[in-house]
Amino acid sequence: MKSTVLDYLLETRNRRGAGYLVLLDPDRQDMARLEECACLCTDAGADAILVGTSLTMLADHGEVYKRLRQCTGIPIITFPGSGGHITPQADAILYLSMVSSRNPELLIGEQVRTAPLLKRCGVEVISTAYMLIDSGTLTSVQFMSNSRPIPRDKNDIAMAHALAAEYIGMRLLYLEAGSGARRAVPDEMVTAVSQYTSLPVIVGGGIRTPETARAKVEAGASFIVTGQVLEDRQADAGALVRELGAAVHFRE
Ligand code: 1GP
Repeated sequence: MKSTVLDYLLETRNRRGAGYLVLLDPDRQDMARLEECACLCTDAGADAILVGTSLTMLADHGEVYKRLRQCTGIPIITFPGSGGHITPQADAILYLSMVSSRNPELLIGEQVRTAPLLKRCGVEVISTAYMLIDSGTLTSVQFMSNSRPIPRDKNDIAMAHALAAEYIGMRLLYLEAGSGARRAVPDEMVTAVSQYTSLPVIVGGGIRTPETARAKVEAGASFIVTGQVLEDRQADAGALVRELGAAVHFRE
């Protein structure tokens, strides 16, 4: 069987201890900066690049992927804020269903609308349960999705959602505090969820230091996502990605 991006991610997780994914937001950085980030992330040992944004201010999403592809050999994966972000230029897409919401559009409506386009594009589809976790403040994803996050101290609720996603047949589980979150997903919740299901757990939102990244990995995360911190720390972004990668790749 053809090796897939999902196979690559899981093999990387097994070999390096956990995987490190960098989120690039094309609405928040210009093309030159995106290209610079893609190059330095690759040099610093990141495992894949996610491209995503909560809004769609960009005219040509596909062009971003074409340009990034010239800077990096690691997978470039769509992390969609909407169906408008789908492009055949991506290596794969996290096909998100926001299982923490009760909004049918986020659970199945948007997926139905975009499935035929994805089939036509031939992009690898990675079914991903997306769970929004309360970070203490209103984040863009919470506002845009108009959905309530799972309370930070309700591990049992998070566990039940995760198990339901596994039983439905999803392949990855994304615990999301929201980009720029003041507080990341609690370690205790990462542990509770990752021990309760066999789904690989991605943790993102508000992770700004190698220490926090390592704590999430030690708690059971299979993949760590960072985004905004690289936008905020442009001067030393290369060194920071290297440190974050080293913290996540604990088997190296
Ligand atoms: C957002 O989880 C990602 O969807 C990354 O969050 O930008 O806070 O790193 P940050």
